[in-house]
Amino acid sequence: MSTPLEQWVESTARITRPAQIQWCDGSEGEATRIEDQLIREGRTFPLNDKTYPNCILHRSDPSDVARTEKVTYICTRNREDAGPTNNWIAPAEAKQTMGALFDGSMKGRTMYVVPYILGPAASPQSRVGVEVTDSAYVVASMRIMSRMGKVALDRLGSSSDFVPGLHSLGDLSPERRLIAHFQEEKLIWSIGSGYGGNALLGKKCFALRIASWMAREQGWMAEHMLILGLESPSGKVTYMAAAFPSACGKTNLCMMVSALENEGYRVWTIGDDIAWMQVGSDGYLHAINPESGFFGVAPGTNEKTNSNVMAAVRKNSIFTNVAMTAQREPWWEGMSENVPSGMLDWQGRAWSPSNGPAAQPNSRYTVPAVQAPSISPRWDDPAGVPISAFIFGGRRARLAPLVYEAMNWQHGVYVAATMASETTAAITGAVGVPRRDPMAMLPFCGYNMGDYFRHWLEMGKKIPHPPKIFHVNWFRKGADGKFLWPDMATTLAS
Ligand code: SPV
Ligand code: MN
Repeated sequence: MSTPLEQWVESTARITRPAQIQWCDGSEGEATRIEDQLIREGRTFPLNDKTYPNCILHRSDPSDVARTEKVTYICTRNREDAGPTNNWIAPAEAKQTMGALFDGSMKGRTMYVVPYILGPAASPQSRVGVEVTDSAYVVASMRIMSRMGKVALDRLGSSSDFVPGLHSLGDLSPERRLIAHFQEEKLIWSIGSGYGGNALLGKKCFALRIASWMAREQGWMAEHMLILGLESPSGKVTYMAAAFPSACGKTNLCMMVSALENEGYRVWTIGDDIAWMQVGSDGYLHAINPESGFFGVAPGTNEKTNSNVMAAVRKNSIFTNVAMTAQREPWWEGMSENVPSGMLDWQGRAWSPSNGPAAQPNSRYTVPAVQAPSISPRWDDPAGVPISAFIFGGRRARLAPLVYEAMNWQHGVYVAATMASETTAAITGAVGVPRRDPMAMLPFCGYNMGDYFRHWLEMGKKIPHPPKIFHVNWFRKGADGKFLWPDMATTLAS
């Protein structure tokens, strides 16, 4: 008797027709084979073995460098359930259109089966997903970003309780790129992109779009939030979660070195992008980080903005679309004051300023969370950490004040629901245009935004000790065009 997972994999292979199927176990040997495969494919390069051991640099297709919200769909039976802020296609129509694209899309290639757990392996809050993909880059990335391989198969057993995700690079054409979420089935289909949020299906597709739907059904929360612990001189650690839109500095904030470190304040990192939260038996909202790595924006990252990540990325990391120096080290704008000579830019050309930036503005590092010197001793705690505060914020050169506190939960929901931010390079499209981005979830809420606000209000009634809610804006500029936030010019969040 085959298991539900085996049956799904077989049915997928009948459509995509790969030359072979490889079940990933997450072992070291497998990681080496995947890396060799990537290097053979010609777009991935080993970095300096002495200064960046076990690190690789990957160059994506130049048209495939950011999330593509225009072709991201929520496929609910009723259009109303997707709501006014999501693109919608009826499930049957999406399956027909995409089925034609998946038909034979893996011919002559390997289909990798990637089982993964989102969240600590032993946590009841964690969930299992399985991604089927024809991209070795996706496999290498999922190995860092999730608890991947045997550990997930062991947790799943012969159960059908997993979120299946089908991914194929297709022909990488932006015209045939589609990312669809079948919410009622809890199924993800993605074709035509190898980029992070489009292709690592455990990340935005499952951990936010599918999970937000599950969370509403089951009475918990899946949010686009970092999680950090702030230790005071007495040794007490206060945990907070903070929502900012993409590329507004979540990674740098959760790994921050406190300016008051000499006085005994210290920041501990639990997560940099996504928080899953449920009410614990102590009456506090408890957060786990569903991920196990950081997929952070490289440009602007340096010893000042994020010394913890600069230390973390010195081994076992993937660099995507950054420049490579003559010493085979990664480089990006803002990494150092001196621009090294003899670099190759993100597309592998001899770098010249006339070709634009050396590193693509949304170039990224992918690094195991445990390598961060700031990683919290509780980051893998199955019970999560109790959250005392939510912080919301965005990039607003004008208008939004530096910091204020909401009067209560309902007011906090209003503040978060009406927040806005100037767009960044993390998504395809114009940069710097202010847009409303409720809870930083506009691209990630897997259902009707009105129902989502209602869910927030309902949650407030269920949390005996709700977090305090704050709004911040460290991007505010004065009449002189300079940042008002102290020291912001040097610690500019990337
Ligand atoms: C974001 O864009 O919010 C990210 C990167 O965290 S991605 O995985 O591409 O979504
Ligand atoms: Mn994000």
